[in-house]
Amino acid sequence: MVKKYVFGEPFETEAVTIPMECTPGVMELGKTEAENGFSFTCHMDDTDVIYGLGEANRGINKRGYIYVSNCSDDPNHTENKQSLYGAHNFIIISGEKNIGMFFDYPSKLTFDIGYTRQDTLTVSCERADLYVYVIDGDSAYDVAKQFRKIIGRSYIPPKFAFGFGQSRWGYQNEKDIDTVVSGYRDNQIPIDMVYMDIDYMQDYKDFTVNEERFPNFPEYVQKMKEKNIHLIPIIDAGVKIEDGYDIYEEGVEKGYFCKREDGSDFVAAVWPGWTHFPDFLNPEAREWFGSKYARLIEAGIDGFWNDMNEPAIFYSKEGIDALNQAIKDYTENSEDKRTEKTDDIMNMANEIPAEVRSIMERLQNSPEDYKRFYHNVNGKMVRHDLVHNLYGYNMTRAAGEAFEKIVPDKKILMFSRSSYIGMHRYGGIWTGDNQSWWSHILLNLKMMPSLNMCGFLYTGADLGGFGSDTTRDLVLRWLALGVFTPLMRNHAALGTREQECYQFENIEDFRHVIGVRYRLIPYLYSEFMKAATQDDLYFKPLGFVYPEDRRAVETEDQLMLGNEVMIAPVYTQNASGRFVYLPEEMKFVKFMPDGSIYEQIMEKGNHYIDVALNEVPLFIRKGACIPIVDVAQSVEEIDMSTMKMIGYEGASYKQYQEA
Ligand code: MIG
Repeated sequence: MVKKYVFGEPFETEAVTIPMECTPGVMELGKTEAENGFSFTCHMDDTDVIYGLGEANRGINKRGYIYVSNCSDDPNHTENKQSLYGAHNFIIISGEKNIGMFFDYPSKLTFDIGYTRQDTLTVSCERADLYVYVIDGDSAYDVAKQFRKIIGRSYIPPKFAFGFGQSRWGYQNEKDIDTVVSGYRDNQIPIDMVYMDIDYMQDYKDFTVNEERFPNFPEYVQKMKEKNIHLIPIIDAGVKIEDGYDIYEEGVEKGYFCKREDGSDFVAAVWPGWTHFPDFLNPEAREWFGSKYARLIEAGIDGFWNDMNEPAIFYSKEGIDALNQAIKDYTENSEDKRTEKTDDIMNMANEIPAEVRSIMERLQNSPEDYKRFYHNVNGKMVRHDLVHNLYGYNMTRAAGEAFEKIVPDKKILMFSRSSYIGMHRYGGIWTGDNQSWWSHILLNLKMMPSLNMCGFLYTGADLGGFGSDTTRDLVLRWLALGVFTPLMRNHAALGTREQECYQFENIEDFRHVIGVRYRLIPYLYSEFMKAATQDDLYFKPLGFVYPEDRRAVETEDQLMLGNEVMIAPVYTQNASGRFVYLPEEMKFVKFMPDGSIYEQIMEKGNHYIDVALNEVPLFIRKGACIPIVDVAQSVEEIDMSTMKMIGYEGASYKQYQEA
């Protein structure tokens, strides 16, 4: 059962799609205060588990830390971070009772889940203007499914998006992309997508293509399609200010950019230099921006990724003015005469005077800037910080709504960096700038089921790690998890070690691991489609399936996938395998590098499994089986007639049938 409570005058986020009666005021579950701001406090029993929060740090059980929903462009996902790129305000308190709570509030919201007091949960925000949805269920799994029912069906990508994709910040031109494509195709490593990062654009202008780098873009896109390669360009939130750039000029003329209090267009610096931010909360502006995707779709493009949509800000006009003022004050009032210009100061590195440095450090993604611009929501000016967490959601919604008009009969690949619940109807997400660290394989794994609870099914992390130099073994182990994530993409930052699969020794190991993905695509796609169309989960924590088994509930390095599979990837360096816990008898399956399949029935309980760097392990649940096919070089080339079943003898599998 779902109950909706209202406090004050909430902003309509449209996260929930089912209309519901509202109960004003106090919830029976705990102590609610709505006088000075809002807070909800309740007691947690010793064994209560708290699920949810989607793209968030730390464990599947969120207990024992504090999390802040405040979409942030922060590329250092260390354990102490409280905010990442998304805001997914849904939690499940699971114990004797199973209660779900969704705090539909578009600004900063804090979840203190046993951080201040080990036995106390407190959810709080500055203004008591919100909806709270409370869901009562038989189990945590049941609560999650009920929640999914009220937020609308999850986004479904095109089939090719279940293939493997290669990305790197730094691919500049046709030649760079050709190198990637031949690196994969010539080495028979399957691939379906190559991602285009910001350098394909003309001066980082949205919906433009640099003509020197891509002299005949539609032709090039077509040439790639013939090789079954889909090019997936990035779109950034900020629109470059440049006379003659039609999108900038139209946006200004129609008033579709975010404005300052005085009505002038807000100005911030991002990759293109000075930009304006499209007002995605204004339905007309949304429609306008969305329609621009048609330019690239007409060139043959059928997938995009939306970046920098927290929105990320390097510095604002106001910010840089304050910095210049601080520099001026410093030079006028101090003996230090080295610092006449901003440039000089920026070049002083560690010697930057403290009074200047403190301003510099607050330039990027500053909360002050988020108070400096406004959205036009049906004629009402709404200050950005009050609706901050909706920006990326509505950028992706702009695209999703436009796709339905531009290509109603076609699916377009779309995923975003920033998000709020509701955006799951329009696109997937990638989990942003992780690092080439072993701990980030595990963080990737733990986020997946939490994201599924919040509606985001098409998800994945930068495999191999985005920041820092990776290693061969890390890429292989991470790919062996990526084999199972709907979005399977290797992506890395500018300046880091090159990590395309053909850059390392013994390429056949990579060929094999990615090949396993393609062997599993019919199964993974089928389970994804079942989850999407039935408001179900593709990835589940073990506790959702075995809630009575405490050991299973506490297992956070294994996941249930679909209805038949459990995964347990290796995530430590120099390990020849790992420990696993089996909540019931299962069949251990290993895809061996020679193409054969190792199968062994294992009893319920603890085991150590040997898994070499070039092997992919999975478990099939007792009495079940899954389909596999032969390896193909692209999704298009998968030969369904090679399908056979692996798992328990005599079991049957019901494949998802397209309606
Ligand atoms: O300021 O476009 O998360 O995937 O490669 C960095 C360059 C901007 C951040 C994205 C990352 C992408 C990068 N972008």
